[in-house]
Amino acid sequence: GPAPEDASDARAWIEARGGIAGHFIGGTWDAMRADFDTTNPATGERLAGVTKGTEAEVEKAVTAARKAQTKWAKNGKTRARVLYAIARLMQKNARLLAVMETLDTGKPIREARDIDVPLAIRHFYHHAGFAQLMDDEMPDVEPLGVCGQIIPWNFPLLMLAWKIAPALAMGNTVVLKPAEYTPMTAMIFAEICTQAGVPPGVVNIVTGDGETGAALVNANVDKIAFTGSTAVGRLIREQTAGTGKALSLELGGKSPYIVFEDADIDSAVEGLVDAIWFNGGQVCCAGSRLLVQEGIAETFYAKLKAHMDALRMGDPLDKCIDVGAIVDPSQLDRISSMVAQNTAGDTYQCGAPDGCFYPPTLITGLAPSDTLMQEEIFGPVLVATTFRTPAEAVEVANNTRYGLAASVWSENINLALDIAPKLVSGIVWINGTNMMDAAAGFGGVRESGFGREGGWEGLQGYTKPRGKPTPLKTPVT
Ligand code: TXE
Repeated sequence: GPAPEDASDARAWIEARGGIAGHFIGGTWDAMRADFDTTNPATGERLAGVTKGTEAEVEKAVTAARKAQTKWAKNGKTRARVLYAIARLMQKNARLLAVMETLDTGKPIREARDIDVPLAIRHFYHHAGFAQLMDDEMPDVEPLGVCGQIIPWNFPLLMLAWKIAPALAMGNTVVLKPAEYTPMTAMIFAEICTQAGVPPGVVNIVTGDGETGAALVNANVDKIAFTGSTAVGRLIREQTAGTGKALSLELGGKSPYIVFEDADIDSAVEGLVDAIWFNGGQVCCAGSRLLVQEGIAETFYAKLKAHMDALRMGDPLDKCIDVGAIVDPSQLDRISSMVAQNTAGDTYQCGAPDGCFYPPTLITGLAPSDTLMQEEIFGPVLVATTFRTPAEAVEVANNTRYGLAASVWSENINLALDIAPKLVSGIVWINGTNMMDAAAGFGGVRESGFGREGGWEGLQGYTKPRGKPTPLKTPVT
């Protein structure tokens, strides 16, 4: 096959900046300390030292964002120009961004190159268009102010784009905290902001871990936008209760993938490979729970196993690789122990865990109440059960605490359209999976969170009705 992608320029990029990922505050690099490391999970190599943001540093970033906000909110056309410039510069640096993402996360370069980076760029183009229109077309809304944004490690650049592009478009300024394992593409993004003419203080990045995140939640911000675990989402909701801060939470999932016996089986198998083995299953909306109608279950499993055997796991920089490394050894341990502790069902695994690699895994014969059917594994592990009737499929599909996404596969469109609205889920795909677009709102219900990102709803999450103070007839004394 072709030679692995060359990562020497990404490594040189880090080297040239002192080998440290740290804060970008008020338009300049600030506090660059190696408090902990970020590593390439595929090889174990140390990529860079990372600064753990303190409360004071978070405050400094929020103050910079506050100072810049009024002016930034003034002119939507200026914002559009800057957002378009960001998009174009991301495009120009697309290869560097993709390689850096692969080094930092362990995801296949094919995915970083063809999905993460182009979708992130698309978010800036899309929202630039709305910034352009805002002053004329949305006279009744105004920005929230300063937004604190906390993102996870599974799609570092894409989650950054989901958070920053709409916030900026609507006239907010931001302080963003990348995940501790994956701060690198946010560093490149900070430099792109400078080149694109983002005014100092409009975009601030503070690196660190959960404590830094908690400091940001407590800081003087007008909104917290969080994507991450349900447990931390709950903490943040408690922490912000009664503060008047706006909040959006995009949390975990255990999304059902429902295959009826009249489905196009080959397409459904193909879709499933994408639903659960894309990014090693480290996807909030991964189709991680297969519900297959009894009559076709054996055929379906046989075809699925054949497909699984064909998946190539290995060096994420190799352009032919389908399954890369798990983001961090701690996540790999979490996956392994969940699978090892729950011995119900029959496990089919393509290979064995090796270093930070976990092989594609299928567990069949589980009961809907088994732990592995209920809890998010967040790895390349598909759990499966069968159902007899459409009503049973709906009941089993809805039997979790989550509600992020669902897929329905049937050649009978009437059946699919009957089932879809009965699923308690933020999004339902029919004969498809993982279909995302900047123009479509994405988000969950129940313990998968609330608020939408992308689309019209996503924009609204970064505005409030414009205050029109009515003059009082009698002055207050
Ligand atoms: O997530 P955390 P972790 C799920 C998935 C995964 C599990 C654990 O099941 O296995 O969560 O992953 C910051 N206040 N998802 O522990 O801790 C943290 O620094 C404020 C699903 O890595 O939620 C990081 O930036 N912030 C999910 C971000 O929160 C805090 C994607 C996410 O980390 C904080 C990731 C605190 N108290 C994990 N504690 C999805 N929905 O896609 C941590 N953080």
